[in-house]
Amino acid sequence: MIKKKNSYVVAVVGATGAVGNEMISTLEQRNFPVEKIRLFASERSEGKDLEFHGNQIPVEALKEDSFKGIDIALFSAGAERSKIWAPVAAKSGCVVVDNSSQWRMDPEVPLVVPEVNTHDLKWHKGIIANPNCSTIQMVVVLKPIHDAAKIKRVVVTTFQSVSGTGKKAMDELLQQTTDILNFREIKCNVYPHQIAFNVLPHIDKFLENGYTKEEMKMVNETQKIIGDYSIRVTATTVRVPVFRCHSESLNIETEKKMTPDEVRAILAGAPGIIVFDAPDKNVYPLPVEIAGKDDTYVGRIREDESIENGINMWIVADNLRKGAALNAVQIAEKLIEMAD
Ligand code: 25A
Ligand code: L14
Repeated sequence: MIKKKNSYVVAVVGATGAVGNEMISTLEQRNFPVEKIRLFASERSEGKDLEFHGNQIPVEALKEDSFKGIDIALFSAGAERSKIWAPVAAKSGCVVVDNSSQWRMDPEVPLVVPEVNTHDLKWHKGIIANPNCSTIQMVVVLKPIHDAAKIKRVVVTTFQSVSGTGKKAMDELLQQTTDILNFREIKCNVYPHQIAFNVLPHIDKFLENGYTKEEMKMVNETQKIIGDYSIRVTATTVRVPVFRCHSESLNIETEKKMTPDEVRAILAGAPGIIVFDAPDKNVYPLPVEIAGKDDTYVGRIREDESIENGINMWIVADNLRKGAALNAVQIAEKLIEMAD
């Protein structure tokens, strides 16, 4: 548990990555009460400096005793590293907010989106999991609809940007695009196929049931966060040649009938959501416009005329912010609010 103080010693693990970078700037922008910041990455980055509030902070490699004196550690260094280091950090008395997939489905670990289930922070044992980026933006929108009309089933298709995979993938999209425009041969290192000018129905590994891990995260994490295992979810997750922001097409079947206007009103009043829906003016959420924003944007709200109680919509959020760094910092903000 965190003791109430005026300011806290905060660590970012995976500080040199795409998400880690965003964590540092999110802490700055939101003026998180930081007494001291410690930045960690692999030995590859040891000795490099990163800026925080105008100061140069050295990047350190992780050691057994690295977490002494640290109050809160934000992790985004991949599941392998979280598996080893999050328990080490928790043992030394620091609270870990972990962005990897390692601890999300562990029954001992709360999986939290502040707009949906802040109450679950009360039972943490030193590690709190930050959900998958595609799941976060979806549950922010599903929760108010579930409260108003009880969701029976969701069919989701995602259009995910390359920044979810990290910096290497952003470089690959840029390199392939310039290579193709210059009639050069392309190289595929990060994804199994060309991503520039292409669409890949494949995110994370394939499982025995024919789905990908990313698709099953959206099913399982949604039920755990909303705390209702009767909600049925089926997902198709797709990589598109976009740098930043994930888009999702949602088809939602509810127990109670809701008109599109009712849905618009409920979402407009819910936390973390902006309704951006004026088709007559070509207004709907677009990744290039939402990049860098904090909220989840919703448009194209319309009735599914093929079933009794169905609604279709299009949602977009910045996967590095609400999908990762911002959600983690918001969890840390709630933790210090609850501290005593
Ligand atoms: O396993 P998961 O959970 O599925 O996550 C897999 C990856 O997805 C990203 C994140 O990539 C993660 O590694 N990710 C995780 N959760 C995410 C989410 N919710 C998410 N993305 C979006 N949404 P990343 O590139 O953003 O971050 C990687 C960071 O982890 C640091 N790291 C690696 N090993 C570490 C470690 N930190 C501590 N201890 C260790 N042992 C890593 O630091 C980075 O900050 P780095 O020093 O290894 O990388 C510095 C630069 O080098 C590049 N690079 C990466 N691999 C290589 C490389 N350069 C050369 N050779 C390589 N093999 C990186 O691009 C980085 O710029
Ligand atoms: O957090 O887009 O589980 O390649 C792992 C895959 C984050 C996105 C996670 C991607 C995801 C990532």
